Amino acid sequence: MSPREPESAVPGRPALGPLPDAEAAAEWLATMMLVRRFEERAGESYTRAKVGGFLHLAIGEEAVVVGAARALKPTDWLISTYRSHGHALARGTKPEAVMAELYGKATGSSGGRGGSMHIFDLEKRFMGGWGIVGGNVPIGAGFALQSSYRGNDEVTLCVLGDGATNQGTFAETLNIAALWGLPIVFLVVNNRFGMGTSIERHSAVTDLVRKGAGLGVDGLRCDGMDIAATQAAICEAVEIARSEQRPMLVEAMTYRFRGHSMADPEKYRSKEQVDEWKLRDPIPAFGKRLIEEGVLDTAAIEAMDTAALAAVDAAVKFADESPVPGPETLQEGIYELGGQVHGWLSATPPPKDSP
Ligand SMILES: Cc1ncc(C[n+]2csc(CCOP(=O)(O)OP(=O)(O)O)c2C)c(N)n1
Ligand SMILES: [Mg+2]
Repeated sequence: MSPREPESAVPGRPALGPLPDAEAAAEWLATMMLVRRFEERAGESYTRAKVGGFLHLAIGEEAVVVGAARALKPTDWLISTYRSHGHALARGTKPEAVMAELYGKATGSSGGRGGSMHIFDLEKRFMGGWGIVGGNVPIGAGFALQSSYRGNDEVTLCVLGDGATNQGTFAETLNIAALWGLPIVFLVVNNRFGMGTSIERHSAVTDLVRKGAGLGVDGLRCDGMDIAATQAAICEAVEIARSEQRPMLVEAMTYRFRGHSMADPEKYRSKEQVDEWKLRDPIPAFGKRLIEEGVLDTAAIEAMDTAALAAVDAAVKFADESPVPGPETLQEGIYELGGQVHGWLSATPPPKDSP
């Protein structure tokens, strides 16, 4: 597939999505720039051993990340994968709290216990941050079930990768969501790879809208390198899920410019392919469009980048200077079933007379 002519274009949908008002368009661009600068710095911090565990960057996918968040109301729910720093930032979690989480610090959004894969912010209704491929899909349906049960108008947006559509959870969840009429949108971020395996080699059905349709869930496809097209497609799906109380699927065609994680030598794809996709980098593409349409000028975009860099500098300083969680907090946040779990597995000493 040529990245310049995305096969993602939905028949009848214009090549570029509709622009919102000038203020919103500028905010979308500024947020994509913040996400990009944040992740570049997170990658640097990882190589300097400031960040432990895994680190998955979504560099190249910012139009899908920010487009998704901007298709939701504050009362809607968002649940994502391990590639989710940008989702938290776009939903409004402070860069300081996200960076401190990567640094394993007590001031992080999960108290430093989750790390990169487990960013979480209940206040912003960003429900994580999940490391198990496809594991977040039934959990997302659970959020939608509670909305349906309470009879409110909330929608859940559940982000998953192309690779995750091969998990049993995908089929099981879409089936039950269709049967029960759950208000959920499954956003399949099709970056064409599951780790080092291309979609043609990991999925017998590469048309992921069709894969959802086979399970009773209607879908749309969008150009995930264009934030306006992505936001419009997700808005359309969210509106159907909200008003008709049924699940929808959106397949966003995109590409990650970096490796799967920081430990990926990228032997499975050519530099030429990566370079060709970089020509469609969603950030300069949207910036150019906003200049052409008279929404912003070059100086305004440069100022946005300076502000993004300053925000990331402040986040790194905050994370660096924050304390690690103290040993006295070791037993906090542990889920245990009262006295049913005994011995060293339990955070509570067993009763004296227990076996
Ligand atoms: C159940 C499970 N199996 C395997 C893994 C290892 N793993 C982590 S990411 C990944 C690839 C997933 O690809 P995709 O769903 O396309 O998401 P992407 O990484 O491209 O965003 C795999 C196999 C895992 N985390 N969980
Ligand atoms: Mg993928």
